[in-house]
Amino acid sequence: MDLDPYGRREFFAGAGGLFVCTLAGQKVLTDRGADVERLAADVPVPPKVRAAEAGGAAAGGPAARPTLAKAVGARREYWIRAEEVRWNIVPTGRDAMMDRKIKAKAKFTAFAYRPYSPGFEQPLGPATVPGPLIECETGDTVVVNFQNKLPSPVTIHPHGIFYTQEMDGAYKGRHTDPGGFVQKNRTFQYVWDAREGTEGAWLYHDHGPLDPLPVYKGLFGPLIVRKAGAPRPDREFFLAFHSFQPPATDLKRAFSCVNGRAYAGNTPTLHAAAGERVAWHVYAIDNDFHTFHIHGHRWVDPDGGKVIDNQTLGPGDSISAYYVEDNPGRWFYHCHVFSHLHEGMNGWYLVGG
Ligand SMILES: [Cu+2]
Repeated sequence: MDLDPYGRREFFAGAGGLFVCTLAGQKVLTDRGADVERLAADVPVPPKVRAAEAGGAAAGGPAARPTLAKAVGARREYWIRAEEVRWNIVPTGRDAMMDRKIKAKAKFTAFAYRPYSPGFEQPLGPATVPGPLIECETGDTVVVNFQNKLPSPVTIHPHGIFYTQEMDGAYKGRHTDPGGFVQKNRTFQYVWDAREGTEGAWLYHDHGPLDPLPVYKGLFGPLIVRKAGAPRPDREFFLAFHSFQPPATDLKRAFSCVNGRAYAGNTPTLHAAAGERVAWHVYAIDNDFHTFHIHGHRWVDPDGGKVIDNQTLGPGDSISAYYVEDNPGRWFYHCHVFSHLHEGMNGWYLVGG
């Protein structure tokens, strides 16, 4: 049990523009961005990480890989690099919901998971918040070759899918495995097992020694385990509900975001047509609860059969909503926590006839 009153997982609490932010066991009181390099310099390299490096098995590699049950499905291999990216939270400079200008500065240096071709030869797209979709079917083995180019150790910690403790991607103090402390310029290979019973829409995120600062700077992404052979929906949306806070961005104000952007016209504008089978996969990844609401639509809770149109998500939760589209029009989807809604956590959903 962690007796540190401020605890490693303790969080940003805002008051009058001043933020308390506890990172790497240190309490930071700040009205500006946290210094990642300084914080990282104060974290000792855990013994197992040091031993793996000394043994030549630079974090990861076959020697560090556990034996998993033989997969019956495919091997899904990804190459993902953590890197910095100059990021604009409100690229249009406008809030299309209220039809107004957003005057506050909204650009900062984010942390992003970026997909690469095998061997990290070339990027498969720009670095974005959130990171790339990791997808597989039950029976598959997911292999993620992860390389870190950020100034602090970071990791990839998945939800939902099966993994052994070596593949947890979590910092555990002196008990940390190499996958829980991937230092700058090092690579680690995560192997996860999409066994029966792990199907669902999940998320992945950094869980390294500076947790949660790198998450708050953009290190998270969606993961889906599909039931093998199940039909795909016609439209499928993956949305992260989260926020960018001043200690992580060095900006003057907080933004409530969907997929790294704030306000309709900047957040994803989503499209569907009447008669299509639509799936929304939504996860929450900050310190608040959120509620997922779509105007003009409702869906049946897969667990209880209850009809819902507004679903609560706590931190780290993920939910899915499925329906057949039956209502053409210009709609909003948004978080129904009003302070989040009006701080940017909303977007357009456009349905054709
Ligand atoms: Cu919210």
